[in-house]
Amino acid sequence: MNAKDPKQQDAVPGAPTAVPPSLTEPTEPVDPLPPKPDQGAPETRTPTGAESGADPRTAGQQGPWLTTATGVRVHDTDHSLKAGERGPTLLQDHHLREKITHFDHERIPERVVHARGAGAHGYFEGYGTADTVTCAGLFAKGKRTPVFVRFSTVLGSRGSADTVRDTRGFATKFYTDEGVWDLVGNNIPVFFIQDGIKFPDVVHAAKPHPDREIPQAQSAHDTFWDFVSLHTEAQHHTLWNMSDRGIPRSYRMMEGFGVHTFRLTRADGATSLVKFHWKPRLGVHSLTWEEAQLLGGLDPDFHRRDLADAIESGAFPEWELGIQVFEDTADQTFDGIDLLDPTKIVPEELAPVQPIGRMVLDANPTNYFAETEQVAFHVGHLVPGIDVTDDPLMQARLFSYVDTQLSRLGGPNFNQIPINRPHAPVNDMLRDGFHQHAVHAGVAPYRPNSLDGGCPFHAGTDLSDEETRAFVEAAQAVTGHKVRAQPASYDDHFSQARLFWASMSPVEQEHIIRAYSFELGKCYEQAIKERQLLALAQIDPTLCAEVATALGMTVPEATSGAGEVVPSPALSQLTGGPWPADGRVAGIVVDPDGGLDGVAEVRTAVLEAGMVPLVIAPHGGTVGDLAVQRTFATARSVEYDVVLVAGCPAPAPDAVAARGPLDPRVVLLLEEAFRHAKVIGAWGPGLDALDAAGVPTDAAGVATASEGPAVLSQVQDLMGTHRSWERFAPAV
Ligand code: HDE
Repeated sequence: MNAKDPKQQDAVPGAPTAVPPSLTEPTEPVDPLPPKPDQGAPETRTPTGAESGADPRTAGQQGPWLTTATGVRVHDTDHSLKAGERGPTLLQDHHLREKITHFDHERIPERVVHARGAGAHGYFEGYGTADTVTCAGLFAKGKRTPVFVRFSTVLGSRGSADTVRDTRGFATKFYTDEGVWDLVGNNIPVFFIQDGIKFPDVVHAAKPHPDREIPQAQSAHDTFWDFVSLHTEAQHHTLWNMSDRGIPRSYRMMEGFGVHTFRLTRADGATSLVKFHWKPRLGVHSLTWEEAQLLGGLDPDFHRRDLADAIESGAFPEWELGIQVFEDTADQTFDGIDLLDPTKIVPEELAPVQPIGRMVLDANPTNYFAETEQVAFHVGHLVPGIDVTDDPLMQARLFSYVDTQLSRLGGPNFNQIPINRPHAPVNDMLRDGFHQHAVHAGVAPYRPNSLDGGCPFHAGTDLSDEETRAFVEAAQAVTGHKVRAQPASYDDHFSQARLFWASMSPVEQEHIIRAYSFELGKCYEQAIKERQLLALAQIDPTLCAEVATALGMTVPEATSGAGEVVPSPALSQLTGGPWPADGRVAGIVVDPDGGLDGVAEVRTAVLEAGMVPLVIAPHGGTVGDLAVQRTFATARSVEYDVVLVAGCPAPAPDAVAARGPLDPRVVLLLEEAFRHAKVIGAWGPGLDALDAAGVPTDAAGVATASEGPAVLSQVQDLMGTHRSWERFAPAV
């Protein structure tokens, strides 16, 4: 309790007094008052975060001795306290109970969607080019802002495979000087639904069936196709999923999209509408469907491993952030495209993506749970100069993220978790709650107050004053009747699906046909397949006919009034390039008995090219002076972007599957690499290996020479396009 002011005790009753200054609300901003003498916050010896000046990563790990959670040293953690060596365990064993109890509570609920993810730290650097449309300080020229990115799949549980066909999440937390900005995007620029109220429906349909909880992390099942065939607004997003975008080669090789249209505000209050795009420096590349399926078993952590390995080896993933800018007109459309409809894109040819900064990921998380699992993104985490729009999908998201995090992270204080802490000063009036880590001083967490010196004070609304400005909502006029309805423009569900299909190269179209054939081939209900074929008929007659043929079903008549669409070349992954080979993986097959000519030089050259060389030999250990990273038992073609063959290892004498002079596991490796359109290089006895595996040396993407280094320079050129699709004549 506060002591009484001694001056008040001395006052003469009834005497006229002026209002003491302390009774008026302080208006001059001051820093928070220090704790009152009787409020001295206890000093905690175990540092809990950056504000204590200690590295938060070391909290809980101090000194050499094992201790209990309360810091008491432990001399034996291997035996519980028992009544005699063979007797029952005693309840009084606090160390046993603490150890088991904490373990029992180690798991938290996984994310209801996007449960499977991988994260990385890095920085964003502004180019200064966004200054004409936003006052947000992070885009200033040369300004560096720390970031944490979490990539994810949508459908699978936390332990599911990385390479499934799915949309990928691409969420970025910018720790700006003016608070946290989260850009919570995907690798596909459109969404399944136009109104957030349908989100539980689409997720229920896409998740495993509620009776048997299968299939895991798949869209190839009846409920998913039931939903999307009944909600034709989902056809555009589904088409992207069925394209190679649904099976990225790496998180490092994905585009990212904010999906919704955002509103940017300048210091003078002028606003623009924008769409955000992340463009990977390495280009957009994908797995083949066969690779994706094999990896699901051979290396379910393929994307997570790829990201961590690349960062560890110094091949830092990099993206450029760009914006498409539109005038903020009353109807919020551009060239007839409704900018508030999240199932629509604006082709880049109509509104070019203008680069505004770049992001580099240069550090792996120290602890998966503390960082990647506990990070909490939110579309509503905005900074001055960046605002949301009335897109009804976005509006629902503004509610959902905090709501889900309240249960996922166990209470309202998750922004105090180190990975979520802003790098800007925090002075909220939020108090108490589960897992409260702050020790708030003062007595007046309310406004206005006169007791805590008036702290905290309101910031200013003048966006041009960087020192004092607050986040200010762009003032938009809103009128209308309360209705459960949507604009007529939202009824166009097919024109952009047609645009996407028409923009694909023949090989990409072929992959899409195969993807639909696989997915619908896994459905049991005839009516669902028929309905989806009707939807495909509205997109393209060839697509529909090919899928119907694969399913053995009648081709429905095209019902669309399909107008001509103007293709958008930017939608194809095969445009652009050549792309750098940084961080690509080169498998080098060697034969310990057949000479190792050129292998060491090639290995060094691969490293110098920024790629990762993995030597593959019949056994582990070393071959000559070379360390072996993969044996024929552990190697599979899917791990490599390029296969280099320096030798022709013979089958072991007892090999069951031997069909010729080459080890059958190397035959499989080469057959698969060839089938997956990968670059293959061979020299010396490696040429015999190609011959034995039936790989034609004159095929596209096959580099041969008498010596290794000469092969490598050809290989590097070929890798600029990632795959050699011209190896095969397109089927469509
Ligand atoms: Fe999300 N989404 N979402 N989403 N979303 C979540 O938030 C939601 C949508 C996206 O790595 C959840 O913390 C609704 C579009 C990413 O931690 C949840 C709607 C886009 C991530 C949620 C959408 C996204 C999430 C689950 C429709 C691309 C992973 C856990 C109205 C622009 C973030 C969580 C991470 C996660 C709700 C639609 C991207 C439940 C209601 C569109 C990348 O709050």
